[in-house]
Amino acid sequence: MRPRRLGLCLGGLTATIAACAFDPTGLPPGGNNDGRPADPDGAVATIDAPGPPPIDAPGPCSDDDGDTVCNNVDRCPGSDDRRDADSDGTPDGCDDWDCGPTRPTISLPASTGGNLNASIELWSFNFGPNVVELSPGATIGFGDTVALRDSNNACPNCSDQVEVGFAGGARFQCVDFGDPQQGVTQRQLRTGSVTAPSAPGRHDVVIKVAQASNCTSGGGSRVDGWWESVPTAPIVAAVCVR
Ligand SMILES: [Ca+2]
Ligand SMILES: [Ca+2]
Ligand SMILES: [Ca+2]
Ligand SMILES: [Ca+2]
Repeated sequence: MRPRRLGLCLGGLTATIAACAFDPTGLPPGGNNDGRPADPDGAVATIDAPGPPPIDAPGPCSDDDGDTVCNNVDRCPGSDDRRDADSDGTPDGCDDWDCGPTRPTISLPASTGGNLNASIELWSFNFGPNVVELSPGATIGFGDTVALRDSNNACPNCSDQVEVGFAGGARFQCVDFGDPQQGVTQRQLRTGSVTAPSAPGRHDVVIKVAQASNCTSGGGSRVDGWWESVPTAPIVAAVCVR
């Protein structure tokens, strides 16, 4: 404790009353030999300046879901805010699309045809909705309505098939229309099941018309199943694998 000079001050009360005012420096007047610096204002009385009041350390906040994020700033109550598979800033538990910042919307019918002189429209395709999230390798059912119109007068006896599969990946459905009547739109309602790819990320489902028969010609010898080139469009559904 620092030496007090208050008694000395009271002894010379009249002469020193002004000097007995509170000394903000808390230092002794000059001439001390205790190693501390001299009081620069020369006040006679020294009273230690009060230190800052102690501040209580904040108590632990409430964190009901235990993700280390306090309830009052928790972005996704009940789920771990630290998990964000697509790094878009929205925790997985409150993210409706774990393959990017925006859940895609895909409109049907999607149509294609090109130089095959036959055209197709996908009137419906869904796994329930046509945009879903699945675990790697999960199996899910689907239903679709495929419409085909063959106007190939140069090849009146050619057969047509419609293929559906993952863009750049494997075909998982092929609808055989045989040798359709020219100029007449035909529809087939189908159901099936598909296994989600194992690689995480977005996988688009695409459709293609092929002028081959029984879903085996050409495509039957390919590893990916598609007749000739592997399509990347048009997109009829999207799967997010996480
Ligand atoms: Ca929390
Ligand atoms: Ca949370
Ligand atoms: Ca996210
Ligand atoms: Ca997202």
